[in-house]
This record gives sequence, structure tokens and C-alpha cells, in this order.
Amino acid sequence: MDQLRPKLFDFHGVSMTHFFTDNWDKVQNFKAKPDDIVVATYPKAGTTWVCYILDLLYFGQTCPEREKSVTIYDRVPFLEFICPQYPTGIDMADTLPTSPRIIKTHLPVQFLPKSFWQQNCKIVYVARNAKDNVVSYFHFDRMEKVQPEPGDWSSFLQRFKEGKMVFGSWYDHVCGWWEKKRTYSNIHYMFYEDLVKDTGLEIKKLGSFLGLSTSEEERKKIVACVQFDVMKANPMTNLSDDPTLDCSVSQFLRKGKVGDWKNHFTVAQKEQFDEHYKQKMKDTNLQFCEEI
Ligand code: PPS
Repeated sequence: MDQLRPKLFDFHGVSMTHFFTDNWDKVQNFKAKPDDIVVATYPKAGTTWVCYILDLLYFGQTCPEREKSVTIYDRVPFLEFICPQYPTGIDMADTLPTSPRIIKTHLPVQFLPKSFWQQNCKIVYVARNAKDNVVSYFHFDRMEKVQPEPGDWSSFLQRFKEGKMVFGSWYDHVCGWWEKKRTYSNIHYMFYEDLVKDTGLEIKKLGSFLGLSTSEEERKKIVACVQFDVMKANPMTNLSDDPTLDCSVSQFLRKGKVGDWKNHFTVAQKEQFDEHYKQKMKDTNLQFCEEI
């Protein structure tokens, strides 16, 4: 697998690897259905968590056997992913047996296939504070053999600030989707930190956005199923059978905390990061919480 580690290149102004651009025409021409639900995130913002919540909201009661036999990655196709020996995200989405389709993407807003907008699809965007996001991304790139080599922590952090990450700049991603909310009302923008603080409330808000009438009892069951330790122990959600992940290096469900960045940033790194962050975020009213 090691020889698979790809190089980053500039793709229409965004750093990408070929695992997310090789199927570009098919991705851009993807035919969305009006009831498709898109989960859009910058990598490591809590995508899998929210995909699982949505899957339980829609299918937890009607298809309980799926929850025990089909991994979350097979239930929620990753739209732009293409890798030898795997079905493409597009093929998986086209052949999904369930409805609605829940579809994951890490694409920045300007790359989302246009038919999702044309069909007025519901989009759930999940954002995570930059410091925890970059820490999680660093550990993921250490273990994920189809990501570029991360190098050491300080060079990784520097590249994060410069936007030289797969799927580009965190700043552009979170702000791009935030701005889109002004003109496209079917986006529910949520935060990883809020999910940690009050999972039940966030699930309730998600349900209202989606127009679901999930009972309180069912919501409580979902809250229990999506706890970090429960998902980590569940082979359907912990990605333990993914051959591209080297679990001897790190874990996919690694810590699941807000504020783990404090164990990684030096005092100088934090100060420089905060200064840079202030500049990059000076034109937005988007705000994050870095500790709870
Ligand atoms: S990916 O590869 O982009 O799809 O990764 P993604 O799923 O977006 O993010 C992985 C991080 O989300 C954490 N996670 C959770 N945190 C709290 N509770 C639950 N249930 C949960 N599920 C996933 C996961 O642990 C990764 O964060 P870190 O900080 O690395 O632990």
C-alpha cells in the first residue's frame, strides 16, 4: 500500500490528490435526486459521526439489519472517491438500495456537482475548530495510506495554514460553505463542538431541518448508539476493516475530544496560529469554540 501514497497538486486552485479528481467528469455530471441528503465537511470535522446519525434517523427503525451488517462507508457513499480495487463513490451512490441516499463529500462549495443545487437537495455541513481539525488530520494522514505523507507535526501545521492539504484550505472551506447559506436556504450548518456538548439537542435540530418526526425515545436510542466509545467498539462504524488504514499507527476514532490541540501545539505554535487565524478570518462572522 505504501507506494499508493499520492502527491498533492493544484486543481482549479485547490490542493487535491488524484484519488478525488480522477473521476471528475462523472462527479460533476452526477445526477442528484431531490431527496438526496448531502453531508459536506472539511476532512476530520466529524463526517462519519454525522453520517451515522443521519443513517440511524432514516433507517434505524426501518432497516435495523443494515446497522449490523453494512459498514457506514458502504451505507454512505463518498462521492468523489476513486481508488483501484474499490467501487467509485459515484457507482456506489448510483446503486444504493435505500432512499433517501445519504452522500458524503469533502468538496469545497464551488466544486459541488450542480445538480444538487438544481434539485434543491438538503445539505448538512459540519465544521470543526481549526486547531482540533488539524490535529485530527495529522494523525489521520499518518495512518491513511492513500493520503500524502504528513511529515512532522510542525511542517504539517505550516502546510495547513497555507492550505496545502487534501481538499485545500480549511479557511476557504468553512467560510465558503458558510457564505453559501446566505443564498441557499437548504444548508444546515452545524459544529462538531456542539455535537460533543449536547448530542441530543443537535440530533433534534437535525431532525427538524430534515422534516422528520423522530420520537424522543428513538432520539435517545440514537444518542446512545453514537457515543464515541460505542462507535469505536462497533465494527460497522470504527473502520477497523479498512485496508488503507494502518491502525498500528493511530485509530480512526482516535480521541473524539474538543481541545486535544492543547496536547500538540507549543505555546509559540499557538500564538503564531492565532495571529494567522485572525487575519484569515477577519472578513467573516463565522465563530468557533476551541474548548468546552
Ligand atoms: S473523515 O476521514 O474526514 O471522514 O473523518 P471524520 O469522520 O470527518 O472525522 C474523524 C474525527 O471525528 C471523530 N469522531 C467522533 N468524535 C466524538 N464522538 C463521536 N461519536 C465521533 N465519531 C467520530 C473521530 O474520533 C475523529 O476525531 P479525532 O480528534 O481524530 O479523534
